[in-house]
Amino acid sequence: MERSFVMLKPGVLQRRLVGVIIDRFERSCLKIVAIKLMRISRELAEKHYAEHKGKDFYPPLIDYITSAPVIAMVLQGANSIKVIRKITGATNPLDALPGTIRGDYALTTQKNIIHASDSLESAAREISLFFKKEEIIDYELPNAKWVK
Ligand code: FUP
Repeated sequence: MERSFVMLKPGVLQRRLVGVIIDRFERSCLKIVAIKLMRISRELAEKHYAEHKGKDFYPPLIDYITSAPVIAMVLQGANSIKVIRKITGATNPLDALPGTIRGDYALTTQKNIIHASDSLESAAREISLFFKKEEIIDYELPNAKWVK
């Protein structure tokens, strides 16, 4: 079963949007197999966004992501990476459709409020950066047979 790393970025807690965002994933039949509230260190932020080092937006991105607590999650389900990217919407909220999380709750790329893995490789890398093996707990959902 495919796993994806999802992070509710700083501002989501302050704006009290944690519940409505997680609700969207639950309604899509994705299973939360790990979740935690955390304040990201600069070191972890730099590892997570290593591919963007050297770009103009990198310093403000690191400042923003370390500025307040975030919610980190691992979500599991069939085709979860693609499904979650659809629910999340385009990187720039101007391109994100209404009904997507970024389309509904964000105005700028820099503060686009949510991160979601974009491939199997990045999911594996990001999950291992943020979670220890024992923090990921799989379990049965009683309605699973109605989903897949
Ligand atoms: P995504 O996979 O949708 O999060 O998009 P990227 O990996 O391209 O970008 C990661 C983060 O860098 C974005 F969420 C916000 C920030 N960013 C900018 O601030 N400006 C840009 O032009 C591109 C990305």
